[in-house]
Formats: sequence, structure tokens, C-alpha cells
Amino acid sequence: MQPLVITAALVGAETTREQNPHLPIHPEEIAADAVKCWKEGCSLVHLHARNPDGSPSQAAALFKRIVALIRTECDVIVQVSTGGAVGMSVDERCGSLECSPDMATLSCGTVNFGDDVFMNSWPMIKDIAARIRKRGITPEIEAFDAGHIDTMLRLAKEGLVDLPAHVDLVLGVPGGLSAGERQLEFMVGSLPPGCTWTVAGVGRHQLPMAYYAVERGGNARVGLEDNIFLKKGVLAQGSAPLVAAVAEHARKVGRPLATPTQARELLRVRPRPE
Ligand code: KMH
Ligand code: ZN
Repeated sequence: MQPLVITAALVGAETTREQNPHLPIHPEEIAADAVKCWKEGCSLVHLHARNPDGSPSQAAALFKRIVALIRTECDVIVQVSTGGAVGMSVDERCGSLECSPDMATLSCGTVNFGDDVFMNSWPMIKDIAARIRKRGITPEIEAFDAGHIDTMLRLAKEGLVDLPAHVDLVLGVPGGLSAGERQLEFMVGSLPPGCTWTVAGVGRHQLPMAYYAVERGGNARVGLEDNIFLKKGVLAQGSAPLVAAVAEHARKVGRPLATPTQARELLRVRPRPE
């Protein structure tokens, strides 16, 4: 089996310090958590940023600071969110692209998101895809539901995305496709040949879905963005313990972990900037 790429989703836009006091907020805290996750075996970090008061921000200056701090410490792949937070405009969401990231997310459809709606109309998706492409950044397709894979195919037809692509199957968002092995198998079976995939199970589904992906030959995303618990009733002390749990499972079943260099090759990411 191919080496396992573990993604750490460190902060997100929705998790609060009230829910988990270990949530990193300031650039220094986010970068420090990224380094901890890298030391535990993650080869890719998925980044959001926060204002000092904890509210979500896609400001270029914040992302530039976080990325500079990470890159002085390690060679982990830096992936920024272009999803941002519910209600942000495309221009606001794409502020994160200004920090020369290796990868950026590209959400491929509108989805109910708890009580909110995460809006991704076709024109918005095309706009974000074009901005990512223009900068030579590798996209990670975010699929919250089955039709989002069809939208990726449509983007490829229009020349806005290259296939094969790397796809994050986000399962368990309240309003999106639920998390389960049957749902994951359907999604994986719907991908065009050569695509790589990772699974981001939300909430209590995070580690079970990650372990299933490890055994299944896929990749896994964990972290406080999607889940705040290490096990029932025990808060995760940052994202690193969640990465460590997946790495431990991989060791148990004999799956090697990808180094960032191997992950770049597997996910078709350009070489690390000098
Ligand atoms: N915060 C969600 C509304 C992404 O990072 O691209 C969107 C999100 C997806 O987190
Ligand atoms: Zn995100």
C-alpha cells in the first residue's frame, strides 16, 4: 500500500475555545500545533486563521505569518482553506491564497451546514478554481456530498481542474452525506481513475473513518476543525494527539507514513519553495 498521508486540520472556522481550550488561535499557536502534528507523522496541514478574539478570518497577513512560522520549522505541506467561514464572500475567502500555499481547498457544492448554508454556487466554484489555478496551487477538492464529485468532473471538462485530483471526502456534516463505510465506498467508487482521496469524518466519526481509510489504502484527515475529542468524554489536547492515534493505527496494521516529500509526489504538489 502507498504511504499514508495524514492531514491535520488544526483550527477550522467553527470550533471555539469554549468547546476545547486547546484550540490554537494566534498564528504562533497555530504554527506550533502544525509542528507538533508534523512530529507525530502528519505530512499536510489544513489551515484556517482567526482574529485575536477567536473569530474566523481569511486575512492574507494572518496566513502569511502562520505559513512563515511553519516553514522555518518543517517541510510539511501547507494547505489553506478557501472555504473560510459560512457567509464570507469569494474575495474574502480567497485572501488565504496570498500566502503562497502548496495547496488550497476547493469546495465543490453548496451544502446545509448545521443551521447554516455553506454556499458554493457554480459561478463561485469556477471563480475560486480559476484563482487557485492561476497561482499554480494544487487544489484539494472538498466533497461534502456525492454530487460534488460530479461537479469536479464538470470543472475538469472546463479546464479548471486537472485530473486525477486529490479529493477530501468530508463525511458527517449535519446536512451533508453521513459518515459510514458504505457512504465512503460509494464516494471512492465514484472517483475517476488515479484520484487520491482522504476522508474527514466529523465529530465522533473522525477516528473510526480515519482507521478505516488507513486499512483501505486511502488517506486520513483529523484535527480540532472537525472533532474535539480524543475519545468519548476526553478532549483532545490539540490536533497532535489525534494525528498520533492515526499514526499508531498505521503502525499496527503495517502502513508506512508518508514524509512530506513523498506526500508532495503522491498528491501532485509542486516542490517546496526555497
Ligand atoms: N468552514 C466551513 C464552512 C474549507 O476549509 O475549505 C468550510 C470549510 C471548508 O472549512
Ligand atoms: Zn477547513
